[in-house]
Amino acid sequence: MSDRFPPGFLWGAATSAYQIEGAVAEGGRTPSIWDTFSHTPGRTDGGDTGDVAVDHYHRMREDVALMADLGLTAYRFSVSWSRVQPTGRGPAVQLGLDFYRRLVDELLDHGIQPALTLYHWDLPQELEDAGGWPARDTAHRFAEYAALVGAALGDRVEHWITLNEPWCSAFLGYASGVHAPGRTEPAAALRAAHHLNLAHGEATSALRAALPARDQIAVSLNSAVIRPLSPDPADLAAVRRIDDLANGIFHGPMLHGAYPANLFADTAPVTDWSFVQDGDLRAIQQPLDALGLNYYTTSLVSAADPRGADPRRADARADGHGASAHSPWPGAASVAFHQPPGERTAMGWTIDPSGLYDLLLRYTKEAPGLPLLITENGAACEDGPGPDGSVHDPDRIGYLHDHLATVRRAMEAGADVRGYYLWSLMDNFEWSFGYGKRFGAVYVDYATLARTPKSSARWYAELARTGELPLVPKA
Ligand code: IFM
Repeated sequence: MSDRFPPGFLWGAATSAYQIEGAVAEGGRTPSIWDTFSHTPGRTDGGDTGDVAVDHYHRMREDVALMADLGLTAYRFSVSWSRVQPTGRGPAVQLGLDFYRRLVDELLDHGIQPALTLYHWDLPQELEDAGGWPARDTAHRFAEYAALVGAALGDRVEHWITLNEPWCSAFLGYASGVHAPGRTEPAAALRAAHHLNLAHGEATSALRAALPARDQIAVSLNSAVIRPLSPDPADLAAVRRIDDLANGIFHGPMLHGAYPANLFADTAPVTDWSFVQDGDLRAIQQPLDALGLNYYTTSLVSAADPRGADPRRADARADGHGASAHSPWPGAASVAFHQPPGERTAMGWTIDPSGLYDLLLRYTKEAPGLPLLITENGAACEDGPGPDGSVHDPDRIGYLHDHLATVRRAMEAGADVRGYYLWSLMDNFEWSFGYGKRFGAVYVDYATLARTPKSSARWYAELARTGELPLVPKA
């Protein structure tokens, strides 16, 4: 097998607005749900907030120069909705658009292709106050915002992503409550999922009308790879149920114009789905130019044993998204989550590159002809500077190497993968975990905000330069 990627393959890194920008009260920006949530005592580790984050808003030029130095050919960032349209409705604020225009121009000047995500979890607080994603109007507001950003930047941004990981917005935001807005209402989470789907469809239509024909539109799904604890039919049924709630609930309507066959029955005790209106599925299923997949780990599930007698099933619940007394899986009380075996990252997520292979081959089959992008992949590690100030992160290099070798293998098996975005360019605000988890290829000293490329950044730069997987250096 060749370790060489085809010419033109995009070598990118990804970030999101709330995780890096800071400057939360500048240029007319108003609070998003993450400002409110992170300022609520007890919601994030150490009470960390994105008020300053890594101050990218003020250091944007330095950060783009760093990307150029690393030889990146693409950069995926998100737009803060409340910086551009503070109340979530009405005209855009020019200062907000100007920041992203400067960023895009800086990227283009350095030969880096911008990939713009419209929504990475930071809903304007005013829209949450009006009901948030469980309210249908939020989808219409999102389409309006998409049109504004499309009209302003469509001439210079070719790669567009509507939503990032809508599963997290719906189920961590409204069911388990470990993400903003922190609500624990399972029925609202399912409504939110439908309205996020609708938002994606309506925004895609709005973008098509606003963008030049060459521009590409995609969505980024954190598609889960779910494995059964045993071949027992009850465990296989648990996989099917979680797969519908994690994957089918989004890719079903978006790619195939239908919700999974069993989803409504599985969730009947929670909601009757009467919020799905005639015409919604048609509006959601819009032709896409690529499918973005974010991949970190696999999940292991079984049927829940009500007696708790099976020791294989006595593990603590481990679905990797932070502790909550409330499940992020409405209608799935009959399923137990287990920690998959194997080494883990600092998030506690099991390292399993074979899951990425399965995912790429799955969508090659389920969405034939649709190019794939890996819009996030990476690892949190316990990084820190050595005595000479340099930061060595061999574990991250190992993780990236093994996942990218798997991508290459999947491509040889027929997956049409066009690009890879490492999560993340630099250490940043890891949501409810605050600044305690470092995903960056670039180390950020949070006291001084100085940036230092880690050894993984140099390794990745070599890959971007040659298109060939460099060896993993000996520890
Ligand atoms: O940091 C997040 C990102 O915002 C969305 N995908 C997963 C990453 C790591 O948890």
